[in-house]
Amino acid sequence: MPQLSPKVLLADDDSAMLRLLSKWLESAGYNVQRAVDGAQAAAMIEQDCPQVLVTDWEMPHMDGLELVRWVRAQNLPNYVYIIFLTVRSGLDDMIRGLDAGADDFVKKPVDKDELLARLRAASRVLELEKRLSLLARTDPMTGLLTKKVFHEMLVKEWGRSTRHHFPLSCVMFDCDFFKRINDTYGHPVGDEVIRRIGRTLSSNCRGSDVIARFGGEEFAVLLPETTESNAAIWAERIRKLVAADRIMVDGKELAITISGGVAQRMVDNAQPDQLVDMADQALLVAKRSGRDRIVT
Ligand code: GH3
Ligand code: MG
Ligand code: MG
Ligand code: MG
Ligand code: MG
Repeated sequence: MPQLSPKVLLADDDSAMLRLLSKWLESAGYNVQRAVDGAQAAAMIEQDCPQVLVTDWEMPHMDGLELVRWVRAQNLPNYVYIIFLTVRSGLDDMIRGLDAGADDFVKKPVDKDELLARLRAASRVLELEKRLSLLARTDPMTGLLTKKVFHEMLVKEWGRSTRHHFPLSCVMFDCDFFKRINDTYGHPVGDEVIRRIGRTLSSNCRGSDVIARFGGEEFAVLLPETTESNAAIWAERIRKLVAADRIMVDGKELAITISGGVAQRMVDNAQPDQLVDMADQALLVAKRSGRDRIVT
């Protein structure tokens, strides 16, 4: 059984073949979707991107070669590993298919064991891609998202809030007098404080919340479907949890506090970045008015 069970999209205009392949893959534990031609496959990929595409070459509307070129030209959320199924056995065709963007070929008539072995090979590549993408998207110290990914998510959530008229809130946190912690106890202790704040944030949020380390000891959290007042209640809970977290250095307990700024998307906000700016301004007010507090 492959380590991860990828979503596989099968595209073939031969319905008997489609049924047979689905049966094989489903019994091997794959999550299978089916398309009867290239155009339908493309529409399905746009809706819900699979990890693997197993496609026939000769199909009406959009053939396999066009489909493969189309997939490679899109900016999809993940890499799609493409296996061509074809009766074409000429070297020229094989080269054309690979150059169009296919990763592998399986000759028709398809042998079940061969197809499953090639899918296991695909899983190794996909597992690697998953690891690389995780590395690129997260901050190694805290495991939280990077600022760049936060912005991608902000644009996505902004769109959702526009479409469904959901509220969208943002909280910016910054540790108080952090330089003093570094100067007094050294950088490794400062790092541990950053990790602890990160842990408090990630273990006290909903799955839909987006938490990022913005840099240094500054964190940004995006709370979809949450009003400013509920975001402020949540931020206040985080502030108290951080203050209550016991970080011991040389038998002494460190007193750590954070400040937070909360903002909700306004109807007249034109740009997603304005939401972050407003939360940032509220954070500045929290700092100026004495720190260790949440300001909306
Ligand atoms: P304020 O209450 O106004 O926020 O004061 P502050 O001292 O916390 O000021 P500021 O937020 O500007 O301090 C950020 C400091 O964080 C400066 C920098 O040396 C330190 N820093 C940035 N990245 C890291 C890191 O990865 N580890 C550690 N230990 N320190 C870091
Ligand atoms: Mg065909
Ligand atoms: Mg600070
Ligand atoms: Mg800071
Ligand atoms: Mg406000």
